[in-house]
Amino acid sequence: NVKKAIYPGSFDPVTLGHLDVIERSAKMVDHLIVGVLNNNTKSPLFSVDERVNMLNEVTSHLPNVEVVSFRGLLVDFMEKNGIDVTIRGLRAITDFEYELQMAQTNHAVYPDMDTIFLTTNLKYAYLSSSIVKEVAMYGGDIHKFVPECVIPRIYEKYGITK
Ligand code: COD
Repeated sequence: NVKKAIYPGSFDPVTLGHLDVIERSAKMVDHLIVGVLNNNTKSPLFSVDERVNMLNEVTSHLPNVEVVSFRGLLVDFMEKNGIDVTIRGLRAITDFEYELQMAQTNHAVYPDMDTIFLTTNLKYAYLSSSIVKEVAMYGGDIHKFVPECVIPRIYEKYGITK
């Protein structure tokens, strides 16, 4: 049984696909850490604090889930915090190559860690944060893609009033 695992990502912003992976992982592990990458080189739509806040709101019904941000290498964060399992979601075959490369690199750098892949819920197979942002940017309907509380925050970023 897995005691402590991390589900790392950009979560810019959290989607229903992410939330589905979080809910399913939370049932499998004692303690799940959702790790939000705090990386200045990518230019995210939402600040790290905004992303952490949204994740906290949408996971408030899950008592064993904790949201934190991290900088630098994922494996360094894991080693420092005694976490040796990473959870990642797999959508399409296109995710596979990147995910495999990342899992193997992480394992090579930190041999104590392993990656568990959850296949996507078919309902959310096509979803990504980037697609959601693109639809929202042009004022499209995003209620099927993101949790309710996230909707007005995305439109606000694009100066759209609904
Ligand atoms: N259904 C199922 N899973 C999904 C869905 C969906 N609809 N949408 C996304 N997911 C999964 C993704 O496959 C991913 O596993 C996870 O949810 C998070 O997705 P994103 O897009 O928010 O996050 P990424 O892929 O940008 O996260 C990348 C990391 C931040 C984990 C990575 O860049 C990292 O670890 N960076 C730190 C520096 C580091 O250690 N680099 C070395 C890597 S080898």
